[in-house]
Amino acid sequence: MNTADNAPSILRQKDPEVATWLQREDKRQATTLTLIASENHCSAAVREASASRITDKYAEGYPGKRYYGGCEVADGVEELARQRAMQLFAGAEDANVQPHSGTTANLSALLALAGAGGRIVGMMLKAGGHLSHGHDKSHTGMVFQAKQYGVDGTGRIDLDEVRKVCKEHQPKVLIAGGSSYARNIDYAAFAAIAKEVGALLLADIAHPAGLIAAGVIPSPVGIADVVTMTTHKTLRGPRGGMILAKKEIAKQINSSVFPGSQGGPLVQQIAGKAVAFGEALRPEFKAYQQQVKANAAFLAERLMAAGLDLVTGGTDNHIVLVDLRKTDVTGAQVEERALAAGLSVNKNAVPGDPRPPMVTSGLRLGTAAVTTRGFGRDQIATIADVIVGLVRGGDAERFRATIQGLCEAFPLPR
Ligand code: DSN
Repeated sequence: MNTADNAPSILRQKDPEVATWLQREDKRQATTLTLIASENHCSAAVREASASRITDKYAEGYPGKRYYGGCEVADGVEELARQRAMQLFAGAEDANVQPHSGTTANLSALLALAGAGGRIVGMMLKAGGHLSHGHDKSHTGMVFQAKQYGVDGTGRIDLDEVRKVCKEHQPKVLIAGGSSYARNIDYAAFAAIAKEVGALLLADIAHPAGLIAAGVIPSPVGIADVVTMTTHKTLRGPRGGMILAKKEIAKQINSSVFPGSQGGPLVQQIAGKAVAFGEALRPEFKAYQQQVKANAAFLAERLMAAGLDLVTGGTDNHIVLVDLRKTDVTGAQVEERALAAGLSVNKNAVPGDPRPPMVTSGLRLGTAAVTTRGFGRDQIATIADVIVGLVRGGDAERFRATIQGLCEAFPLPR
């Protein structure tokens, strides 16, 4: 159990040092507004499941086929998570809920489908892609022969370029998806390109998984051969990954996760995933995701009305990527100012960014976590005005009281 929920806790008695750190994190989250697009606040039920005694259990293998005795409960939990996942993502033929993270999910899926040394094509990190889509500092850029596509002058995916790169490189796997791409992806068009060059299509929906599960934006399930995701971003579950696969490749995918890439699954995280999927199957989740999307659209509108540039000129999902190149500040500077004001954001490269990754010319914002706190238009308007003020050089301390007021009026959900 979370230390703040049941203080004085056993942890505080047994290990006050760790308890103090965790309590500081509770306080940090309570007194900060999270606008990091990949973060959210999962429920107390998810946290309870993820901290449960099943953490002690080894369960290498899959339900009904384990390498250890005493796995009947782990089997039940994992099968429940799998069934709920397939119900949530309509059209999914198989679900693997064991990946420890999104990167592990991608690595496992790519090894299954392309094989070590195989050719892959994904979106450049700077264009909005992800490290695990073939970046040269990621094992996916070392183990595979990777080529990458960028975006057009407006920041949108250029399907002609995707086709060109695929025709030249002849990949076994084409990846669609990213970590700072604010627009819907035309998965059918990607599937057509993959088919043209004889590749399989992997859709990485780590960021918009919750919006897709709720049917608020288009889904690649049933179109892509394999869909990877994380469970802790818009999906609002515990930290972890998941892979949905078409039946004919499910066996390869499962073997690539275990024993290929991982040992024992984190059954406590799988229990947390099951709880989160159960929550996501309720009608309130759809309303929540509609609000996440509406809040992002309004944030984008308000920032642009104040004269800030956005990559692609808006958003279709929960992400807003501010292009700071026409201002006199860097992403790193705004990140620091925002933190001083009580806003947790992250600097992020924009397409064609001349600055290095630890500096950048962009600011990535996301509305998933503040919408979990209950934010609507009025609160988003305030946040937008604070961000504009910070970019224009306003004193961060001046905004601190406003952000604190919002934190108190919209506390973290239990
Ligand atoms: N850390 C994730 C994100 O922020 O998008 C990607 O790995």
